[in-house]
Amino acid sequence: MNIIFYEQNTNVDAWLGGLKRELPDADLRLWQPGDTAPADYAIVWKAPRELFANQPDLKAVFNLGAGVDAILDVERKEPGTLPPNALLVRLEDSGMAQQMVEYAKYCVLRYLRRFDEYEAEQREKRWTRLPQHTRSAFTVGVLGLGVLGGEVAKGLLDLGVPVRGYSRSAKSIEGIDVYAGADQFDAFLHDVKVLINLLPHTPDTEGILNARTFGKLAHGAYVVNVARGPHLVDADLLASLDSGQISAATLDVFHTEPLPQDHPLWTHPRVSVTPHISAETLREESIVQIAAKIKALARGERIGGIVDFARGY
Ligand code: OXD
Repeated sequence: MNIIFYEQNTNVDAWLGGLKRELPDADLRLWQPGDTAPADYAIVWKAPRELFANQPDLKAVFNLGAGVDAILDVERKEPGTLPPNALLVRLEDSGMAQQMVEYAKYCVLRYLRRFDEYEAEQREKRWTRLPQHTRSAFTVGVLGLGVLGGEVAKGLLDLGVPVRGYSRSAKSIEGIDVYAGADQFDAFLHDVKVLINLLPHTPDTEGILNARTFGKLAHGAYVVNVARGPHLVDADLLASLDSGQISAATLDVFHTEPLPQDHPLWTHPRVSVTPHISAETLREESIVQIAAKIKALARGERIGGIVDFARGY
């Protein structure tokens, strides 16, 4: 079996070595522009159109991340680019859920216990005890209850705050109030104190973190975006921070990454910026997961993580 691998900015040798260990009989190669030799499987992150255009016989494309927006965007812009019979498979957890849970818990605790404000107080050398937030009113709303969002919602229950979740279709998660579908979106937002976005990026969800959404949250709410930059209307966040409707935000993803030097989000005193690290692709876990799926496909078995093109995730 022939496998092509493409990912810039990574330790390619370590990936190829790990894949070789798990799939000793496979012919593995790093894809380079101009390479049109047929392959059975592709393992990629943000691959150029050219890689797919010359691979009509690919059986599956494995995306080295949870979000498949970049790959679907290639197809949306030039329909027919992805090989017609190839499955598109995203990573399922592979160590990302735990990282997301940690990131979300850290943000909720930081805002619940007002550590962000104490950090600002320290910079001013001010010794002020702020009143505590009421835990039972500190409702956290998790937007998106997929593999990662579902784990985040469950993980937050430990903090003793009310947790609700929103997903496109109805779901049941113990301890979480689940709202589903566009009709229940406003009810989901009502009185939420911390909104955490883990939605997939699709044309339907683009710009969902906007002034209208912020206006439905509890006054002085907090926003955490760990999904994709285009979910957020930056100008609406900045205006809502100025008006006090939003108290603070933690952002891990941006329209342009790295965040441009002159972007106002870098320096806003109530915005915390991290460089897209909320849940990184872990090499070993991902290699084991992808190799197991390739072996399962070769045996004719079904696998998880297959992307529904129409839904966009
Ligand atoms: C992902 C990401 O989609 O790292 O996995 O953003």
